[in-house]
Amino acid sequence: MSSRILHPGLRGRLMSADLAAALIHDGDNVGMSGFTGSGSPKVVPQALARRIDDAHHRGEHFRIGVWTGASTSAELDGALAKVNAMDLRLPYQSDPQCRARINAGQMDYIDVHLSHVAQYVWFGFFGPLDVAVVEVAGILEDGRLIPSTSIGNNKTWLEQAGKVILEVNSWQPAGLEGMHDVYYGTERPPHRKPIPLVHPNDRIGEPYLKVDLDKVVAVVETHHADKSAEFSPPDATSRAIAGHILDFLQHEVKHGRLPAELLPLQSGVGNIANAVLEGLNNGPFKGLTAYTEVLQDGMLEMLKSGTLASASSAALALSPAALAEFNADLDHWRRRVVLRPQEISNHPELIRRLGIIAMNGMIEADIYGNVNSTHVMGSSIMNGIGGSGDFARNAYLSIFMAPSTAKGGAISTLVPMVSHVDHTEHDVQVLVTENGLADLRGKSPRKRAELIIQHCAHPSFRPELQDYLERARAGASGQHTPHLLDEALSWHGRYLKTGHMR
Ligand code: 0RQ
Repeated sequence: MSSRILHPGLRGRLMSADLAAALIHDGDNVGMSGFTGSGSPKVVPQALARRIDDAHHRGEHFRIGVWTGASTSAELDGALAKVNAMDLRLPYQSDPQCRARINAGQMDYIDVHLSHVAQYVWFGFFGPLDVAVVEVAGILEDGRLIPSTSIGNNKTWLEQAGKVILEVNSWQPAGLEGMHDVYYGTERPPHRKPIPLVHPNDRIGEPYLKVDLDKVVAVVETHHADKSAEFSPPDATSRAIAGHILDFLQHEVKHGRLPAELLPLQSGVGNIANAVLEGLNNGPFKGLTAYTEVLQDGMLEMLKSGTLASASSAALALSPAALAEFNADLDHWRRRVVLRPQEISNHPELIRRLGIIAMNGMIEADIYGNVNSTHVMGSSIMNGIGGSGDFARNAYLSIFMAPSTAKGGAISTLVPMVSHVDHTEHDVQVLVTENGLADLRGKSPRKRAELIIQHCAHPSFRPELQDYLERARAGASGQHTPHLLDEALSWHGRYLKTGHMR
């Protein structure tokens, strides 16, 4: 028996993953831990997938709602999606099988801003939460829980669920204890008070999660690694994007619009975001801070070099090699890294107060600066909005970036009109591709269109975008945001018919 379970009563509730999964029933809403590949339960979801698959083979109805922090791993989303176990999934996901089920119309998906999830559960907007399945790194003698490599929505799941199943994962290093800051001061309106966080690395809560011990129906021991993604080494495109952002930030410092140590950084998921962090690490900046939701490899490198003095996040999102390096020196990192619930890491009040520089990926943007982060050709979900909206709308500077083409040059990521809007032109200040950067601050829609076409569009699509803009200026019904409505989405339609936007 693991020395990680110090509470005698909870030790008495140890059981197998299969027995724990048997406590989850058809129609249940289940809140699972997990944020990126970090901290999701490893064995109960797989046991549950087997149980549901068996039920389906017997012709029984058995599907559940799955609420998480953000994306999880193949052991959770992948295993459950494979056997069509999920009736509903929320919020962010990125598993290929999960995505396929959603896009085939076989599973409902609600794409919620990450900071909204916990409060919507508290408000009762999603109905009751029946079960929580939460990975922890250990249980103290008094029953408090040592969180794992992500906190996500775990505080809310533990508080709101009728029944709690704990996975105690001894693979997670014991040294994670003390790295977390769980704030217990959030109330429902009209009783809310200011959240007392004024510096990115402030600690305003406690290092442990609390749970009503009477609700814990099962404790399951595991020894399984987090399944985090590998990053591709930055290519010429992502390096060029990083270079434009670096030049821009230096320009802003020079003109007194940013301090020399910048403002706290938020950086989204993916290879481009990681390349931007690498660019920053090779740049002139020192003593920066991060207030973000995923701590990727690039950020660890920045912490190692001193470019970054501290980082606040909702989760670690490190590749296996970077995670091994991080785990080898937790005493060092505990002073520089703090992990928080996502309702705090992504809280609009704090993002606005701290003055975050938000840098997120996008699928496409239109000539007026509306951004689509989530949908391919208007109808198919890619991942979800994640935290990008929490940060973009409330940031000091809101930057969106992408290569100027996708699918081998067949798609222009700059289009006349986006096929789906996640971030409106009002929330987007800077657009960046490998071709350049468009600073949209203080610009009218007509000026924005010129800048975006000139600076961001790929040369092979630029003349067509320019032609569209000119004809829209000549023929639109209004001249504030000129569009030709019969043509605005024709680029997407053409791609679907011919495999090319041109
Ligand atoms: O698909 O792999 O099938 O070729 O989209 O594109 O270029 O690899 O970019 O990994 O940085 O992801 C917006 C999805 C970008 C991500 C998005 C296709 C492209 C490829 C991925 P393939 P890339 P990235 C904090 C912040 C929302 C959440 C967020 C994202 C795939 O950044 O999910 O920001 N953002 N959270 O081929 C059709 C286009 C396309 C396109 C790219 N215009 N049309 N397909 N693709 N552009 C983190 C959290 O919230 C947890």
